[in-house]
Amino acid sequence: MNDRYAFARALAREAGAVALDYFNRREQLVVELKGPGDFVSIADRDVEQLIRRELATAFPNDRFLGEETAGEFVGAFDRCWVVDPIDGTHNFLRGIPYWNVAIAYVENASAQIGVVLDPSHDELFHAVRGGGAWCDSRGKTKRLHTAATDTLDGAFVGSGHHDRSPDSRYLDVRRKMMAAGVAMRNFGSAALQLAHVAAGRLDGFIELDLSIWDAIGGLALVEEAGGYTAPFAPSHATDRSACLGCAPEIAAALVELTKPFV
Ligand code: LIP
Repeated sequence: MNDRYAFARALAREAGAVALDYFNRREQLVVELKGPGDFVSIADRDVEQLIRRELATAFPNDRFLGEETAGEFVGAFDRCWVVDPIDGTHNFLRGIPYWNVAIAYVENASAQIGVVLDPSHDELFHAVRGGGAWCDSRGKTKRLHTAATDTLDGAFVGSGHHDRSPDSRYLDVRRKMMAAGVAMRNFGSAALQLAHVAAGRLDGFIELDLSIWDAIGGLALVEEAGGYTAPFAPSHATDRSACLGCAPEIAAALVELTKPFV
């Protein structure tokens, strides 16, 4: 597992450099729509192909599930790399430096490794099961711990929602969080918001429909940083599922507040 862990961190840095180069030349990118509010460009595809190629060379027997080629995926989430080449694509294309490369390794549908790289801020968030969660930045490595926040009143929570279709469930959850005094933000990238929960910068993150490549690596970071995560189990590669990760002391209150959606 340690070989895979070391490889995933180095690969995230390599892929992040290619993505950052595209980000700095984003005006030249041709933007396509995969669906309502769902953007893609050659940057997403190129970065995914690089990651896939490198993993296939290093670990030829491992499976691969990537956002841009998810339709090709068959089989179980076991000995499988799960990749979002650019999470926060809308931010990326609009020049907002809140996006990341997300790489996870899954065995028996449980993430063993989670790596989230924010190239714009040189922050590599990473965790291996049982090894804690860490952030490498500017040559330093820091252990991560979720926040000690113990009440919803004044809690700082990422509240993601997609722009694909109106969904009253989101309004219901936001209304209840407002009533509980929660300060909400949607920064537009699930994996990076979960990494910030692991780092104690956010007290929680909730999104009701997320794909496995957006969430599974970030959830592993939250768990290894001592946080709570609700069960996240999409039954098929392209299914979406509700995602909740947060500081342990506010878990019960957030679970109660997000019923029956999470
Ligand atoms: C994005 C997620 C975000 C969600 C967006 C989109 P992408 O992933 O990170 O939380 O609200 O709808 O799914 O498409 O940028 O990889």
